[in-house]
Amino acid sequence: MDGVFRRYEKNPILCPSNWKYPCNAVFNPGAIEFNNYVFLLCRVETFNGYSHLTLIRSKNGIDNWEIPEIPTLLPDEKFDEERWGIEDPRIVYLDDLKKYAITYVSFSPGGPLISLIMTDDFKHFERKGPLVPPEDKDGSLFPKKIKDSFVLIHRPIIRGEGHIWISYSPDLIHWGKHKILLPVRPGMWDCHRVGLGCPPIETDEGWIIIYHGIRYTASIPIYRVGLALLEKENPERVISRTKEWVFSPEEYYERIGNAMNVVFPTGYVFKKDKNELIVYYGCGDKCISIAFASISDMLTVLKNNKF
Ligand code: BMA
Repeated sequence: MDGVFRRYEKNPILCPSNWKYPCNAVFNPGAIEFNNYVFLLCRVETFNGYSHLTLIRSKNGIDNWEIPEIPTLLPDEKFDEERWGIEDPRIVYLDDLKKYAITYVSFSPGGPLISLIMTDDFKHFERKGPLVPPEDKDGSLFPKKIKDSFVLIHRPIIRGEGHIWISYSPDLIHWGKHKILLPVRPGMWDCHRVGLGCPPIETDEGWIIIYHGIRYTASIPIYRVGLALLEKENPERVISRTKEWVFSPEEYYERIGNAMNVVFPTGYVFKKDKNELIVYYGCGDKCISIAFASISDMLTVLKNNKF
């Protein structure tokens, strides 16, 4: 399975030392192409432990990042669900509304939940509030409506179990038809919790899902990455799911940080000239790194390494 995700040799690409103001961690960014730039909406943790989001941009999505002097989105005190910070955004362009949808974890006194922000210019941000009640994380919309519904992938914790779920909505407000999509797999590398990584990736053969899977070991949990393929017109049908992980913490910056042994993909952009994805992932809950992956390699692995 080695080689599906190829690390950039200059990883990590962004760390607190690159930031324009003091912070403890820069990680788990949402990613999108906008106006010929790659935008990353980065989770930034300050020294009180709360997180906010800061938008940076680069022409090639790899280096020469333009980083602002101040945060872009701070937790808003008018929204109680943001009381303990905002984290881990995923961004999609919603073709149906011609707007960008940012789903993110807002930390309410009742626990973490998934909230939505809409924007069309990345300057004005419209908060739409929580989509689902706590405890829920790792949420992303599909980039388009499927059979007239908006579709959300998310990871509620129920009875202590952390499976990946799928839900549907006619209006981004009312959610229903909830189903488990990708459950944890007893005994395997993703046996204790799973969660969506990047937003779903549309291909001719279906939606590729990059997800993280957690196994608690005698010392600490290990966050690894696997793939699944969902049917295009009926994404709750799982065509395949990799038996083995495709990416695992190995480098020092993935093994040691604020958390150990964490690779946590949250965004990608597709580079047409190279026919590959740049996948952005948080490493060790401290910095941001890059891995390159081609759609065809991912589809091959999904065929050959099926569960
Ligand atoms: C998850 C989230 C992520 C974090 C990961 C590893 O539950 O909170 O923000 O990167 O754990 O610590």
